[in-house]
Amino acid sequence: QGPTLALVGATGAVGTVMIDIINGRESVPWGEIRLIASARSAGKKIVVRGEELTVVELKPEAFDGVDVAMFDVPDEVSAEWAPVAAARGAVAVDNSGAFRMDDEVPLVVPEVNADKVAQRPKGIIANPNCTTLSMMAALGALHREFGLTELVVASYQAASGAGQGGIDRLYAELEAVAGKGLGSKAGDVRAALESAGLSLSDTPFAGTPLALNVIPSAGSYKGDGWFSEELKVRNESRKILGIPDLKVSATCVRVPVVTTHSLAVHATFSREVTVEAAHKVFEQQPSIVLVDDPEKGQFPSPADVVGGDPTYVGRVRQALDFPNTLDFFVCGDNLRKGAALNTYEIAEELAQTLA
Ligand code: 2RA
Repeated sequence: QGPTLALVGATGAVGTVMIDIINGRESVPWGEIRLIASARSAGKKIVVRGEELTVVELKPEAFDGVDVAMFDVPDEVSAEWAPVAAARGAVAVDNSGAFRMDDEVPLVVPEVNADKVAQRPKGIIANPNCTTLSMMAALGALHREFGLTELVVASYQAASGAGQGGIDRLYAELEAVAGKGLGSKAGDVRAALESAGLSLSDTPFAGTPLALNVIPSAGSYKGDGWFSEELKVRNESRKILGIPDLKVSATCVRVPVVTTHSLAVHATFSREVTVEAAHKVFEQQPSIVLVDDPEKGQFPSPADVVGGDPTYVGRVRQALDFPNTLDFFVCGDNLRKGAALNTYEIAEELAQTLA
């Protein structure tokens, strides 16, 4: 009998993807798998590995006998309940922002810093934000080989980063603007949404239309011109890569894509780097798929990679005016590697140590 795995937030958008991932694995190391959610979802039946499981309510006793508890719930729920799970003997793997920058909580991307899984004085391990995660496999592999010193990124973030509400809003907006020849006159998209009853005062996207548009605002405003997603990219990249003084600057932008975050990366290294050497590094990393023949129109794009587990990398080129610097484009499914998959991969790492 293997260790017991609990999934907290089993009925949410990422929780559902976690169950898909577990069901898609050839084999799993777990004995019991326990599904936990709020009182509202308790009692629901979900099939996991051919067995119908009943969702149980989030209560301290729900963690009794649990070895690993994966959390995908809002920050305040994790902040309260991950320590409860840990106190009852489980290792909590948390996908919220509650613990990511806590010095006593490792922030783990297994391809980059799996060794940190063992250093968890609070019994909690954090999973990075999906924007940071989408580029981490690629950056970690390059850093090992060439020594990263500076990072400038622009993100192109999908609507599902804002949850199911973000997806629903994008579809509703697209329906409201389709076939109307909009987008050539300032304010026409906004007016069409308002007249379709899609008020911009309660959109998840900063009061701005997402359909036929891009929005240079992601997360909450943090002052001095910065949004939370941009600061997360900086802080989390430094922590995961173990480079506390890494120079980072990020601009995070929401785009009308349902799922899959993309990033344009400009990365400078301490050692000389060529496109050929970078290609070799990417080809050797099992979780990266290199799609890089721009002359033939081959590069990653969200519509072609959504639903996949790997990080897709393309448009790798040497920056013309910056020494030891590469520019490249990365796409990763923000609900899979960006959230559920990485969390589950951390749980798998833990299972090896518990076996
Ligand atoms: C977003 N990165 O895309 C966030 C979700 N965690 O909004």
